[in-house]
Amino acid sequence: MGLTKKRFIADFQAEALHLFADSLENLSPMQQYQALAFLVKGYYAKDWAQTKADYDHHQQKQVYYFSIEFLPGRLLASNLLNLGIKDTVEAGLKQLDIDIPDLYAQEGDPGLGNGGLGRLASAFLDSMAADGMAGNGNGIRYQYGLFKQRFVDGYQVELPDDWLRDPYVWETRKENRAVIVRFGGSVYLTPCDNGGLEPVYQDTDDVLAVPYDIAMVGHHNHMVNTMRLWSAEPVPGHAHSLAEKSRINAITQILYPDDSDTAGQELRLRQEYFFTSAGIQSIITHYRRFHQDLHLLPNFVAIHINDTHPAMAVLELMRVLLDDGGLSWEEAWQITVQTLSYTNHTLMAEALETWPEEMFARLMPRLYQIAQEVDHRFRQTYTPRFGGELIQRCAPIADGYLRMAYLAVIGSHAVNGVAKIHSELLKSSVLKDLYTIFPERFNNKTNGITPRRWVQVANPELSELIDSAIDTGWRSDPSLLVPLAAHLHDEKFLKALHTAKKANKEKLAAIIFDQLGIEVSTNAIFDVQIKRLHAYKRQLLHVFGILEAYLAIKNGENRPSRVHVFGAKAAPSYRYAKSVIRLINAVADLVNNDPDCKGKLAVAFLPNYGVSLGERIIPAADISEQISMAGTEASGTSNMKLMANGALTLATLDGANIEIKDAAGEDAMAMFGLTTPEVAQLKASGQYSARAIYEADPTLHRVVDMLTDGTIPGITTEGREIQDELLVYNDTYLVLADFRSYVEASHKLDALWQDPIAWAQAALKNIAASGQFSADYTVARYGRDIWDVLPATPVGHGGE
Ligand code: 9GP
Repeated sequence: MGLTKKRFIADFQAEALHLFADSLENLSPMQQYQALAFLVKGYYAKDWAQTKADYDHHQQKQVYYFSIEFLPGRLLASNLLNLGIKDTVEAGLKQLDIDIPDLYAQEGDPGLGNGGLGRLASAFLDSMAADGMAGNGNGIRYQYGLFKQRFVDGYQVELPDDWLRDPYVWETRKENRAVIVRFGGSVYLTPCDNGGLEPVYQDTDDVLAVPYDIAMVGHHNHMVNTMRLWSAEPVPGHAHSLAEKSRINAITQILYPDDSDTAGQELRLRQEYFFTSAGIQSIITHYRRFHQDLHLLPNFVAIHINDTHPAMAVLELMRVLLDDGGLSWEEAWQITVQTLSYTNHTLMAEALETWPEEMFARLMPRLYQIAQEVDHRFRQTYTPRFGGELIQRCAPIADGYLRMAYLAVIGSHAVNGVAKIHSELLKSSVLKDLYTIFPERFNNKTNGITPRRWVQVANPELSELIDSAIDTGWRSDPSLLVPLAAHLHDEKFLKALHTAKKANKEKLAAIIFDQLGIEVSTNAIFDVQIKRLHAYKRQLLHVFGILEAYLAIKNGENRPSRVHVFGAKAAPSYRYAKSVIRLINAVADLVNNDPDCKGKLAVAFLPNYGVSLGERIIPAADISEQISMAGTEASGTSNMKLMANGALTLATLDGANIEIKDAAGEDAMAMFGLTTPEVAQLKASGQYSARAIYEADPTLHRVVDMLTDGTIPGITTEGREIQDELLVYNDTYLVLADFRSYVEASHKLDALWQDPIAWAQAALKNIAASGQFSADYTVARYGRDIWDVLPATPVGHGGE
């Protein structure tokens, strides 16, 4: 949009007056932020309304991305960037003498997700808008985010994340689009006028689902899409007891309530049905404003099931088509399968949801009836061809449970994994039987990230340097980063790259000092691991690497100086993960307080990792730790963000690390560890002995002993628990098996660090090769292969 600095300043002053009846300079930074955000909302409001009107007018096919998590991050800077007014606005703010970073920092970070799953969902919404695809998000407006993480004596403490305490400027409540979601009660079928059967519901618990819409602003294309988040409220006019009211409010209170007991499980199931049903009902209501014929639904609507949480979309869409639409089972099933698609994001058994039949039937009796029929017909149709055993293994209902991943595959026309290796593993392991039945449904869509946020907004130093070398085309088409590789022998450029990284390290060092009181040297290698805390991701291996270095330093060895930066939340009920957090903090205390380590080794565990903290850490990273046991990490996306900012990946051949290696080249990173087939073989052989490795490697022996021998103070219980997992339970994630090769790979990076030019060359190779991982290309591929929705904005050269 054409906006001059003068016009912006006048608008901003007027907005401040309008909102707060005061002049700008009298407002608090929070009020100034709110005035600016409201102003920006006003700037795109017309485009938002117009985009919706255009979609309706042209009857454009719309994608609805159903996800229990979204992690949009702060929106002010990214909206300004997408509107093409960031420079003008910042110049105006400067003239007004407003502290720009402080203003941006006023914005809350909606913690409506846990990790990669939620961030990917938000990246996709951003990219769909950028590509000019009609894409909508559908999720939950949790009153509290995941949780705010604090460390007390090194332990994780979870505090409520009251992100809605200050009004959230970007959302718009759409009371007129509220729908009712029905839980519980009983249901029976009765003959109706058209000769069919219709369900009669009795004694249901009704909940009002009220949507809050948030604009997803497209990049320089005047297109504005919508993320719709549902909030649970009592139905007006119904007499609800206090207990009922609080049960209703609980539905959209927190993300991932503790499901270690039945009440918690029930709440999760309610959440899933709540946003799935609300989403489907509103899609169909909207569709029916323009179309009589439900058979045409797949021509105009694609609904995407992101992980298993919304998998009951299969049943809910069937319900609406059968009960409200009056279609036959066969008609409804065909429409459902053509409309739905599903992405699997994990091979971890615990994340592939199953629900006890009894609970499911009690909370959603009509859906349960439909599930039984789906199961019955599935068995009947495929048993003759594939045999009863195979069908029993992959049927949607078995052994008293509904198996949501299987239901999602059976009810979708397309199923994808999120990296090449992961998509292959789905076919050969967790979804093997369903792949046998429906091979044509399976495909791969490697994840992507938003370089607009992770490079342009988070790393202006690097962005400007790239502009100076190859012009600005990469900003809208990141595949145009490839020519940057021509500067591989341009020493001046390489030095500038180093300087830009250093500037980001200075900023991160200040945050580390501010938050943890730890002084770190910016001449050190910044070695970063930022992701959910989980045993398979092996933060423990990273800790063991630190302890190996610690022992070497204590031994008088000279190593390049390293600062190890961690960011990770553990699920509140995940005991082992919390023990690892305690361990990392204890190792940090040990190392940071040892005078021998001063200037050589430091550990900084920054609490409350999330999108905004990621924007500070990622530009400053030299090394990206992607060290999951091969065959466990579906894809990873921090690997892509870090690579795009010039970090060298220290990695196993797992998830998207493999594709990063193919893109950047093996010499631009450090690979180590057992491969997926080697892991499988070792496990299958029954020959793995963690104890034997421990006995054979004196350094490793010493490191493992340190968990319990008092060298690391204050971790008696946690150290014992972790040591037992390794030596008594034989090291599920093969930390000991990979230790030696991890250390060697790490030493290789130490050696490279001694040659700053060679290091900068490797960083450059990563940056130049990172463009292909832009989510703009990923969603274009989803559009082409799965949703049948084409980008309206040219997407560039990143497609396959
Ligand atoms: O663990 C995967 C991660 O590897 C992937 O990058 C991300 C997005 O596809 O999804 C994560 N999965 C989950 O969070 C739960 O399935």
